[in-house]
Amino acid sequence: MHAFDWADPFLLDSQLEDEERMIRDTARDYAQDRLAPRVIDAYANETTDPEIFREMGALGLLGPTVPEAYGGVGASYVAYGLVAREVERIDSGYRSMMSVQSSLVMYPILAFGSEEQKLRCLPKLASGEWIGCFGLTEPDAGSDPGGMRTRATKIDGGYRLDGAKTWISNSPIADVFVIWAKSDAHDGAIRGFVVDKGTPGLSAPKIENKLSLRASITGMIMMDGVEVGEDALLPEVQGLKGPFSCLNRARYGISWGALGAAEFCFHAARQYGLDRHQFGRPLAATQLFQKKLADMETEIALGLQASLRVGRLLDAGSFAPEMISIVKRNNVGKALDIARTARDMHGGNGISGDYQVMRHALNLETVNTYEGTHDVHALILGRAITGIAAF
Ligand code: TGC
Ligand code: FAD
Repeated sequence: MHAFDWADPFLLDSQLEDEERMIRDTARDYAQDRLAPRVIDAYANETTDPEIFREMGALGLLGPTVPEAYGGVGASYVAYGLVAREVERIDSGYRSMMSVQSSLVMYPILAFGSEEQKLRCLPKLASGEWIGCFGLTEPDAGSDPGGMRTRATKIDGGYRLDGAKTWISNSPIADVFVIWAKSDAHDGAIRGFVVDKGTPGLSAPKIENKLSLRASITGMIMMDGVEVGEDALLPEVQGLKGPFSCLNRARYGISWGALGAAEFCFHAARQYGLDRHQFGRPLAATQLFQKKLADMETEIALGLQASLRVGRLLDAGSFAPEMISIVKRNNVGKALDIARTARDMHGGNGISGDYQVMRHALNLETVNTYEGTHDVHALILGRAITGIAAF
């Protein structure tokens, strides 16, 4: 028999490798010491501190799965998930900054880039000296990225990019833009381009007045005759499987990250229930309160085990994207329920920024929508179950 640990019910810690625990502890210490003290103000004032990229880079938290030869630390996908969990325990926006850089910018350059692109970009992205963004979504193409309008037109020595991307994390502060466009030189197939900040015709205005994910800057990408050389093209992939391969990694990381946010809310609700007395006893002494805590603990424990399993399969190279849809969809949906319930359990204090649970709930509304909405992942699974695409 083993003593039951309410904070680690299935002994997740004991299922990790030493190196994974070490990376997890580095991320946890950084998140608690450096991110937690600034998040309440950053969210209230809608400010994003670009220095966070440099800080994370110095600790090896950006692109941790990238090999050392390109500036990464060659860690496992399980370690990557553990980093996401620790960072999102503080705020989904901080995890967003980290996961876009790691999975949506560094990964496509590593997997589909030329040796020259890898050597030029990856070390600077790993150190946080450069910030990256990923442009797939457009004003008229969100869940259906195949409907994108951005075009790459062949010109002498390269390509001209025209179009608009929207809801792009990091874009207003980005140095490197991974842009997906339909290329006339490749029969209209979707191709990826690595574009540098400052290229004439490229701009990235900030989207103002977000009520969610306010500590992470979001913008558009406007391309008006942006001319790039042949060397901007990601040579090794064409078609939607390019961006979707990146999304697989990011969605997997989100499945861990959302549970970090859920754990924060669960722990906060438990402590609040122990401290707060009504009707002459702690709120935690009531059956309704305990049932809510039991539901939270159960969903978090099950979700973490599922993400660990998918991470091990990713590391073994034997995952299917549908597995990732299960954990992205379920873990984020459950985390959102948990955050909303924790907000309720805090009573009036729950709406205060100081108690932080409502910020997590508001953030998770975005997390439930981006990287494939909750319903789109249901349809991906529905297609796999029935063989019928119902999009
Ligand atoms: P479909 O016909 O299913 O597939 C087209 C081609 O892509 C391949 N493919 C995949 N490859 C790798 N991994 C996957 N997960 C893949 N899914 C599909 C597929 O094999 C096929 O290849 P080929 O060679 O036969 O051409 O494409 P569809 O157009 O029917 O897609 C439907 C659907 C719903 C699956 C897809 O469009 C979808 O996933 N929509 C959601 C869009 C989305 O997730 N956008 C995310 C934007 S980025 C973002 O939100 C970042 S926020 C990050 C942050 O701040 O943290
Ligand atoms: P829509 O696709 O218009 O969906 C609206 C609603 O309709 C949803 O409920 C959806 O589930 C439902 N729906 C859609 N199609 C169907 C269907 N066939 N059947 C049933 N229901 C359907 N994108 C990037 O490329 N890069 C980024 O860095 C990035 N960062 C983001 C950051 C933030 C803060 C946000 C909010 C979004 C970000 N996105 C990014 C965009 C995000 O991926 C999209 O918002 C998401 O894919 C959904 O697309 P949409 O907003 O156009 O919604």
